[in-house]
Amino acid sequence: MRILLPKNHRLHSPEYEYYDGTREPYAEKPERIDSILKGCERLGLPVEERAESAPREVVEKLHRAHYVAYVEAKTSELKPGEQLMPSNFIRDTYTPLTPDTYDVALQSAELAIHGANELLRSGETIYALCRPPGHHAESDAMSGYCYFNNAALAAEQLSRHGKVAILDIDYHHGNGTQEIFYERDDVLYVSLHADPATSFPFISGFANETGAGTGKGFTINHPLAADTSVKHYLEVLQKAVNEIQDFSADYVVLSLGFDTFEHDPIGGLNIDEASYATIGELLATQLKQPTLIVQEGGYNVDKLDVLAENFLKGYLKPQDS
Ligand code: Q9C
Ligand code: ZN
Repeated sequence: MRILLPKNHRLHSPEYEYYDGTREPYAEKPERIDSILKGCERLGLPVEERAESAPREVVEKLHRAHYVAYVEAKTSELKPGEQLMPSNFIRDTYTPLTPDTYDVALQSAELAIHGANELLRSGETIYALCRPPGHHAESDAMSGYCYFNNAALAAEQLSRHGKVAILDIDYHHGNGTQEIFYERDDVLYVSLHADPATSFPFISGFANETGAGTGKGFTINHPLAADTSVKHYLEVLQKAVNEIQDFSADYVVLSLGFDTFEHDPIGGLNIDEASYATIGELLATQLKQPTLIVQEGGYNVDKLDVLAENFLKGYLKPQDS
């Protein structure tokens, strides 16, 4: 396994977001990646730092040109230190623009796309520490700390070479990824997430959303109650893995969020730190397809290193024995 690290992500560091009309410190902060990286380094995994940007045409394969242009234009109007909660192409009050947001988001997208290309070349598992995250970004809307959909762009690249399954285990439903592939049958989207009836993004992720047109049956949502036990979580995860096998995926993109951790300040299911090893091992044992891991959420900065380390230990275990 190799780690891809975004070089300039800390240039995107908004000060605040709004929750229920109140200004709060921005939770999606650069220290998240520092912490996750620490966990990866403790396992001695090789790290490649990158500062390339995804070409606009590549991003425009999934995002509308007018949306990309809006993000670029609004960003370029900002002075150093300023942040803007735009009034268009945005779904919530968590996704502000700063002067460097456009560039940093393009670099995050590039990291995932590069990961897809490396996966095609070598078959080796790649873990892209994308920041900002991507799974809430829709074809023409920023949302939930996300601007461009890194995992979706990687899946798009892989889909030119075979069938792709995206398994999304972030605490939140990936409304952006779902929307982007909703009418396609060559990319399966399977998500485990907190019930949108009571959790962000509220607008999607219900079990009766199963795709449309040719895409009917190729979106699968597993909303989970807040009191879901680890045992039940693992059963649902097993079910999701079976769904990916039934689809005969050639490649897997794992949207990985650590905000399912029991002490996450924003999310939080009942997943304890040791269980991330079980989750990693289950996935590595059963998903034999070449796999790209893309970082999504996870906000307990003090614990992210341990959560990532445990996940990776479990994931690498089948290889060691
Ligand atoms: N002030 C991802 O995990 N709700 N995005 C924040 C707390 C927004 C999460 C409320 C959650 C967005 C990638
Ligand atoms: Zn999340």
